[in-house]
Amino acid sequence: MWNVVSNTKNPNCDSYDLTVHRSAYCARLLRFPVLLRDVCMKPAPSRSAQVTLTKVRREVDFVSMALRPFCTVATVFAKWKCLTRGQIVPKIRGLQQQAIGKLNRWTSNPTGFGRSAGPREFASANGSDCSDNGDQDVRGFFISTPIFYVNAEPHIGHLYSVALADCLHRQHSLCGLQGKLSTGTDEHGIKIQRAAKQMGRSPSDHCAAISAQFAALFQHANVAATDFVRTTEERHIRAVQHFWQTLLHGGHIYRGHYEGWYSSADEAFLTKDQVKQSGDHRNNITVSIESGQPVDWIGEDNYMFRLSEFGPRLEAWLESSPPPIRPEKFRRFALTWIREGLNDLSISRDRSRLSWGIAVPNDPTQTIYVWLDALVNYLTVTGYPASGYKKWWPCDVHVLGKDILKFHAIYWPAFLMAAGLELPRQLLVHSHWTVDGCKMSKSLGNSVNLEEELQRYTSDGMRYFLLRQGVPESDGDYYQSKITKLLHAELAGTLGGLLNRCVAKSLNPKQIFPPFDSSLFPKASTTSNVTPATDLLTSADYELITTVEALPALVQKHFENARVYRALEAIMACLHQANAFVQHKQPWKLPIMHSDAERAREAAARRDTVLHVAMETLRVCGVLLQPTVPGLAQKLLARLGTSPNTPWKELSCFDAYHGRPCPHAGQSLGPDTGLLFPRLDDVTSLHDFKKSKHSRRTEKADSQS
Ligand code: ME8
Repeated sequence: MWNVVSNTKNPNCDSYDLTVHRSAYCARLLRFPVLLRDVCMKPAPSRSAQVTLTKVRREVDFVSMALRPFCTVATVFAKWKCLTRGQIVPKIRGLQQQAIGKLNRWTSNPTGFGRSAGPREFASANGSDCSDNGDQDVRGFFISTPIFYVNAEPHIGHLYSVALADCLHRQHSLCGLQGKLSTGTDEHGIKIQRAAKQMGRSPSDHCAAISAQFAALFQHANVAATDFVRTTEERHIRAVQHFWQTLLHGGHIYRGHYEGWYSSADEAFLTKDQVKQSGDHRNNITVSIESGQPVDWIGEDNYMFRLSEFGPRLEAWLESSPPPIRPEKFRRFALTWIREGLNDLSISRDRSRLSWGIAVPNDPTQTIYVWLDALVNYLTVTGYPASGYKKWWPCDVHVLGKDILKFHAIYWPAFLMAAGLELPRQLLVHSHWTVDGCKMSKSLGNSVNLEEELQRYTSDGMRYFLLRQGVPESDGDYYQSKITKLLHAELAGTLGGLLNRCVAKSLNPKQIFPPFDSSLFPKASTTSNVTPATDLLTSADYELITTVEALPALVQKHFENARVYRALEAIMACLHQANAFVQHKQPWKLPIMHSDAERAREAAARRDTVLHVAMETLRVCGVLLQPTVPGLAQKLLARLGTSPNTPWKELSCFDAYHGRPCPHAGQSLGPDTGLLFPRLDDVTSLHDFKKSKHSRRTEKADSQS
């Protein structure tokens, strides 16, 4: 049991390191119900309550962060935080009571606070682990990708969206949050119907075949999705029809007549200002200005959604804090569209024109608009409309490409508002990939065969390239020489090269994680008493320690800002520093054998200390690389003989340097399973070698038969 001692060290520090300031945290948590009661005493909503709430907000932030591993309580505060972020709503009083009750129950047994939650092991306040269908009160962390059209095979852009979402999901798991990552395929609509016809198969056979290709690709790319939804699944059809009825009963749908342009390729209705004429005078067609896709004029009776009524609320949402769309430039695009004015939206098509879709409930003559159908997938995967969906809804992050911003930033939140559901916490929008400088297109024949690429570069290589080069704000270009150069320089060279040095038998004859001699590398604050043995230390050596120690927080910050490329940049910079350190220390020049036993011992201690620092750097980088290159990171950590499952919040480094016992020093290295990331020329020659061996064998067999 902990002692509740107030005012130790820094009780106002908003660090998540619960182990350092336990008692101060505890004291602060115990004070929290008093603050909440204070708010409850005031009539809500009122000006004074608002003032108190502002004061309390900082406290709420602290408590909800500190209690995150104890989801039952944390959920309450997450909801509470959500409400206090906007205006005070009458519902708040009930929530306050609930929060106080839960907190009081919890504070009467604060010992549970010491339990640490590993990845995907999310401990609840009562000590039980929560499962997907368990306690509805327990909020999980939910990230989604778009669902992909099955009119064509997957391409590099699809893989990027999924890899980005996967690494954010993995990072949250490593931070101890139970997560859901959903992806899937969008299977309804006229273009799917046409693609199936072109291939000479039924729409359902076609969808099953292409959907399986997406699923296999994501598996080969080591994407740990927890759900793969197909819009032709029964559970999805139920969710869409329920959602439709909710909109209808809320008075948001009416029967109308739509006349205007429609782009089947984008499945989008367009105004006259959104189209232009294209081609020469003989072959003049109308196309969408935004996508360049041909459009058709349609006029039909269908169902309309009262989108025009949602402008002010959508604007308020986009102006709310924290900004619901990132990066900022995409939020501004969405605001501009809203300010230009919103028209009501046609949300069904005549079934005689579109039969491959979900029928409007109680009206078999109409098919639900494919975008309404597709967007509801985010609810389907939460179990909606069954009540357990609240465990996952609202979605924490929708990852999407810039091409579908309007559907996610305007239509989707308007639908949700109309249905009385919470809005997604964040849309993370990314830009596009071109291939060899050109937009990907079948006619240009520049689409990349992803299965071949994954084989050539490995899933880690592909993920590393996409996530290292993909900058959400701007388009990226995919070309092979760039990939090879990057992977050779950074994964094979900087990372693999450093590991090679550390595990080389010539430098590390005992094949262990070597011990650290603090007399050879005293702590920075004691360098005034440097012993003669430290004469080789430079300020750069201390800078390396500082860089590695700051790295976990820096990487975490970049992940929180969805700047994965910056996180990788920082990790690589740190590894460069470590390589320079080893290069400068030249441990290979220290004699292994010496007639003077004392000199030999000192040389060994110096060598071990250099390798220890380099291997600690590798270990920290390995842990931090797990979300982006999971296979490679596991291989690295296994070779170092350290645990691959270190949760980020338990990541401490340079224990020996700080005078703490180091759990790794002296431990045996893991088995040698070959180069960490072989250069592609090595792989190619290995392939060629295997191929030629195989063909020699085949030739021999042929000649014998
Ligand atoms: O739009 N670069 O599906 P879709 C990067 N089914 N990412 C790209 C890209 C490129 N060149 N091209 C596509 C649909 N993407 C709908 C979505 S969601 C409810 C329904 C990625 O197969 C990007 O994430 O056209 C984009 O938003 C998604 O693929 C669209 O894929």
